[in-house]
Amino acid sequence: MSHLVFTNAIVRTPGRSIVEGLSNSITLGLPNYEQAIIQHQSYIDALTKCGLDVLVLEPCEEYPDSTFVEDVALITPKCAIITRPGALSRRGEVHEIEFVLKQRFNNIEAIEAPGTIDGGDIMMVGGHYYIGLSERTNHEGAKQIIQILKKYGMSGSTISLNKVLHLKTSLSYLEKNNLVVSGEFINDSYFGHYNPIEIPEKESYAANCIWVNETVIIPQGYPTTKQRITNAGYQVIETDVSEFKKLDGGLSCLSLRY
Ligand code: CIR
Repeated sequence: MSHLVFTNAIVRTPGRSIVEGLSNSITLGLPNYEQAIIQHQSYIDALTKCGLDVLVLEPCEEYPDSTFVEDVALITPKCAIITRPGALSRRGEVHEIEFVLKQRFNNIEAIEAPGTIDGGDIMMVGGHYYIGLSERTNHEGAKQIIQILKKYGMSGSTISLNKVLHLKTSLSYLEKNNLVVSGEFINDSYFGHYNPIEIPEKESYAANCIWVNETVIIPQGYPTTKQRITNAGYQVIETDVSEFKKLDGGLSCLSLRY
């Protein structure tokens, strides 16, 4: 029996306002609300299948991007950190999650102005956290989070992003030293000590996948990715998240796992 590392997840059901979410994509069109609800339920089912107890939060219509809960907090084994999202339209989302985390965690920390950081820019590798400096995450946000991590005996380091929205848009750590890499991170010496699982450009969306207790959940419809991750020795579950892709959201953004 494999060792369970995560036991819980927090997700937020999309609201009807999801159609107004932020998007850089000009070709994919608007998400369909009904379809998003169906896909969100299959995502919850996938997490449950991996052994997680999933807390499903009510939709929050005021914030169209609030289903992407990963961006508003970082949950570590020692503390929960409320972020300060880089996008103005998303700033208020933190109050919605703060209330939930306060009921569950004793050590709550928060990023303060002028720092900004989105959880999608943070990749955990054991007790070390890689932080992408992006349009959403600034030096000050990264500095504050690294200080907080240090206070609890963990560490962090930064890396600048050139093209992608978030660090985990192009990178996913699958434990056992295996790192899914795509786009600007292929052959990047900064991550040279990991075993790379390369994702080809035409499947780059699938580079955002999640390791959950020996299983890897990947978006549906990316056969090369599926093959490569299976070949690396993982059980793979595919789930369709096409409606979230229309808002530049990947699998990791849809949950907080701990
Ligand atoms: C945004 O632009 O903030 C949302 N439409 C998508 C957020 C995706 N989050 C993530 O990759 N962690």
